[in-house]
Amino acid sequence: MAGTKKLIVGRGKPAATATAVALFIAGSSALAIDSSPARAHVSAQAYDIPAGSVADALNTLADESGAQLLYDAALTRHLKTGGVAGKRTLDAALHELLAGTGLTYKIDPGSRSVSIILAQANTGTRNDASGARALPPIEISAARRTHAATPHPRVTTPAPVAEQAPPNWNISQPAGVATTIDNPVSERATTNDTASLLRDVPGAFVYSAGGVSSLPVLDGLADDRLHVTVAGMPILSACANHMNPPLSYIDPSHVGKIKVYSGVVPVSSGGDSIGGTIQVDPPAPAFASIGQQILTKGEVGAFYRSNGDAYGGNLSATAATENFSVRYDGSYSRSEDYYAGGDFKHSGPAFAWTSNTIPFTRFGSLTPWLSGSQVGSTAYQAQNHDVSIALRHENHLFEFNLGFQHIPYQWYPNQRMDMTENRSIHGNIRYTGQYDWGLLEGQVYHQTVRHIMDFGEDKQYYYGSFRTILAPGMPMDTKAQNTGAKLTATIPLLDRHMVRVGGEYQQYRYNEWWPPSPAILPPGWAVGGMAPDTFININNGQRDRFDVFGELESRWNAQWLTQLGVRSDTVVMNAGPVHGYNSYYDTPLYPVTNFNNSDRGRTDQNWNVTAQAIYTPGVTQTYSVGYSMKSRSPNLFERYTWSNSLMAMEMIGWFGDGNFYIGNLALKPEAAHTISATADWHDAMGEKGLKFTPYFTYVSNYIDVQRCPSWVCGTSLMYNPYNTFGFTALQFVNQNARIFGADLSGHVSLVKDTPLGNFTAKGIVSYVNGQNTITGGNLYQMMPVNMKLSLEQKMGGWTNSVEAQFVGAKKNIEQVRNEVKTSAYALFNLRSSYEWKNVRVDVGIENLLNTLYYLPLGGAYLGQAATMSGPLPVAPAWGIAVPGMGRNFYVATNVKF
Ligand SMILES: [Cu+2]
Repeated sequence: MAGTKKLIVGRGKPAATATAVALFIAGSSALAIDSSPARAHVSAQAYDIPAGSVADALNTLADESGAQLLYDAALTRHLKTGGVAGKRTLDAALHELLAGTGLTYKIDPGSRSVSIILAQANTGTRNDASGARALPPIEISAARRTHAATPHPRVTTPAPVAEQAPPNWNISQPAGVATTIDNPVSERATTNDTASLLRDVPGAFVYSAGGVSSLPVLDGLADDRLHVTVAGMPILSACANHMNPPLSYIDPSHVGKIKVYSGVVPVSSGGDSIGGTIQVDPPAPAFASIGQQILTKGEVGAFYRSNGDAYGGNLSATAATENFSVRYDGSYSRSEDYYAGGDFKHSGPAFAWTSNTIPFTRFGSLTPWLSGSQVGSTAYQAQNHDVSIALRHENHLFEFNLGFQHIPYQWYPNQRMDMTENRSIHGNIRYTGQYDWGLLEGQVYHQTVRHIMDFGEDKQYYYGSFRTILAPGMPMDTKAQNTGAKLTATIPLLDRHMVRVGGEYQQYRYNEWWPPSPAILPPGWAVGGMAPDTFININNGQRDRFDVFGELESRWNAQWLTQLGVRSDTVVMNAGPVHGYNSYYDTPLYPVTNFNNSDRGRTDQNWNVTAQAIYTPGVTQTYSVGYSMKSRSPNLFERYTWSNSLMAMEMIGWFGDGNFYIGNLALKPEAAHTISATADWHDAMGEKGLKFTPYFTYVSNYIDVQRCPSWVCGTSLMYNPYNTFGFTALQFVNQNARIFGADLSGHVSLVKDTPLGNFTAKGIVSYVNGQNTITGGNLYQMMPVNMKLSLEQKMGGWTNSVEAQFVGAKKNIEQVRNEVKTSAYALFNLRSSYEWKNVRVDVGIENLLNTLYYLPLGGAYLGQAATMSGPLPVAPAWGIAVPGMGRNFYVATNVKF
């Protein structure tokens, strides 16, 4: 739910009895109310607000102060206040009135209004977005609502307010420790990879992959272990290398809001995962305000980034009446290979010229020459288009959107294959309705993905020779169909409880086939290494999910909130019989006939339980503690990839480590038990805050890997049970694991109102430690201890910041995968943005000192050479990590119209 939902409590005259009628913006029955706002300055005045319901008290406050208050009526429904008596500034009066309610407030000088918001929602927000601002001497006006109007779901206030709206509480958004990123406009100036918008979320990092397809990590759990939705749709990677993960289907310019629950996740927001939840939503639909004939607005943007010569643009346009809204969003981006801060290899042709090699790429051009600092296979091009229609009638809102993506190429520096085509089309219908009994939300979606892999321009394309069989590349095709429905009802009960019940169905179908190469064998040959048949990797894969959940959220008093939830996920999986390129793939050792004869149908009954308590003793502190059990069934690749051929195993594995993977039919679901606590201290004005979240997770049946046993993979080149170097053959296996760590984040306003503006310092420190408790080894891709500091200056339309990032050495590598160590590094970035009316410009320099560093979660460098050659000398050398980007100048601009 990306709703910016507000109820204007109304307007009137100071010290007058309440006169105005509630302005229920959404409904067609809404009454336009406007009176010339009476002036009341923020000097102290006498208040006499009796103890009692917060709603009544706010009405009195609005009357007495003349302030225009904006809030969601559901927010105050059951809350009590101790009242305010005596001479106070408005600021102090609000502070006192809301003390202990879990609510806080935010002054919007632009619209001269005061927003009442949930303190918890606020504590979770990004440091730079959190908290209220100092109370400026605003003109204020007042009134009150007359009846307990229920808030319209996702009401969008008139445009000027909506643009600056705080993340409001929404009864469909369960409580929990969450981080919200609204309108990530400054982040998107630097990236086209939506996962990397999470960079300022404590505990969040990315596994590097293609330029627009990183995989998110949250507190040590990554990718499929997280529940990731885009506009409410859970998307599975339709690729054995996870080249098209959920967040690759939305361009950063189309992101309106990101909500991240880490650790203990409300069951209504989770499912089919053992880690956190990441919800990415496009902007909420905009409607014309009352009396406005037609609302038309839009935004156009463009960017350039020097490193990799990346450029692109985005366009959005909305036309809307009061009840109907149509919007288009489009984006285009492309980049060449990027460069590291120094040489990390010798310069030379991307792949070898030998007497046996054809030195031409898939495009027929000569092997490109890569400099020592050029990171091979990092180029990409992507475009996304989306048309959305929203319709509202009284208390009902329908949204429909049709999205299309085309990625003609995206190369991968840490995969043996590249994406040579990704096309996706999806339709998504969402309904939100407010009824007397509560809120009903429904969704139906479908997505079809066609994905093709082969070798991009920096990887050897031709294998074999003219004298024998010449194989032009190795096409790998996939098709996925993802269809689902969700229904959630939120029912307020007995004044203090909120019951959420719901169900979710997902039908997922997946086929993966590798056409023969060459397509037709030369005369005299009956069998080739990758011919004459099509290799069937996953045949009619099925991974269907039927979930039901119930959640009870109880606001016992102003201080205590508890949440209990149970969720049942039933996962039904199956896959049809398979075969290789030819009969040699039916090895006597691990015969395909065994796979085909075995019972491959699996039904997993998975349970999820969440119990958490949130204690808010006052506006300046919130404490929460929770336990959750979460379960995830294996994905199709973990269960059903079947071939022990080295070449086939090379092409499977979404870890970016260059190793060779085979599935395991015996895998069971993994189940995580997590205990997490959060302490959040902040001042009422949001000028300083500190948030600390330690966590501990024990995962039983953790799906890890073991060195492929000889009875599965044989004892050839890849039988490598002990080596601590080199790429190696691995099989998925259930083991146990534990992860602990902590995230600390804080911000403090250093000085204000100086001739140079306001200065704020921010910081994030993260530590995570993961261990396989069966083997005693480390878990894969655990981010080393790291710290981020920034100093931000705001002056007029300018926001300038200096960022420093310090990352420790990665010494605790996972030995089973022969993970590569990376050394410690420090990076410095300068960022600047200027906003002037409808125009925004972002400029900056990333990696100011052009430091050569290696990405701790970047995997192994496979960006060039003969990546299909396994352990042979022409293959990529083992032991080089993927380096991060060297110095990069960027500029981006956005114009709203
Ligand atoms: Cu792929």
